Amino acid sequence: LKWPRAPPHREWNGTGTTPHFSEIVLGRCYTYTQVLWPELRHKDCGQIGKAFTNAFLSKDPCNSSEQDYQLLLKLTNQTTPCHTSVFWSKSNQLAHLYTRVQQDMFTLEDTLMGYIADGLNWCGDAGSSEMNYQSCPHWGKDCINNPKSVFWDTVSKRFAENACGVVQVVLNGSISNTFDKNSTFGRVEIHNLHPEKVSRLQAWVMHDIGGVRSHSCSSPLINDLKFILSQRKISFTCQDDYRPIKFLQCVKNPDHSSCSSII
Ligand code: N1C
Repeated sequence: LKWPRAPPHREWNGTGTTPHFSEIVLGRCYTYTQVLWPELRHKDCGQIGKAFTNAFLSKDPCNSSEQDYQLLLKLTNQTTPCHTSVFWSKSNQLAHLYTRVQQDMFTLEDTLMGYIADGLNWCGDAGSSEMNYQSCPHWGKDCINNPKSVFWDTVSKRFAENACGVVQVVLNGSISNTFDKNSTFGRVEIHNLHPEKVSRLQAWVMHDIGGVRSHSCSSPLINDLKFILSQRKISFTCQDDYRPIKFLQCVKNPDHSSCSSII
């Protein structure tokens, strides 16, 4: 009965809950609502933090559902003006640099809910009231209905449902899946835009500086996106290497030939 205790085995293949998860959530909520967007100062961050953890604590992390996040969604509801939504796919950093400069535009991470959760990991366990800081289910290796994947699908759906006017998407033209039907953008967001509110989707296909041009607006892959939207009665326009975003890329590569002669 004095055998050395076995090391805690990693139950799942994904990264565990981010250390200090609850404190980070609370801190980000207060930063967003008290410092960045004081028009949201009435939001109850204590309640929001509790609703977030209650969405997954003491639950099977492979059986997470949209329902689990309903209270959290209700507490973090937020309206952004028409013509300000920016979607992205495989262009995380660039899209956020763009809205950082263009302060009146919003990616999901520029809204309260996305701001709070960005970059964090979380999961619980059915047999415990604690968070699992050791490991969390991996989408591909363990299960798709894990708390983090279900969360992003759920909040991405709401973000798309709330969009109105002309909406934008930043796409990565330097990879093979510039438009990916299985990405959150291709699988969730485009199917949840409301045609009676969204007049047009404007795509910006951006190519890395010195990178390959795998796809551009004239690629069949982009036509697939256009076709899906036409079926949904939403018009579509596309532009390669939109100048305001190209300038952001050029800040990091000022000496590249493509940056001294942007048409
Ligand atoms: O699958 P993606 O891109 O197409 O998802 C991006 C798309 C954006 O328009 C966002 O509105 O979906 C929304 N979204 C996020 O805002 C987000 N922040 C962080 C989706 N996923 C998000 N994440 C994490 O990045 C999450 O873990 C998810 O699995 C990835 C998706 O990134 P992607 O494949 O580049």
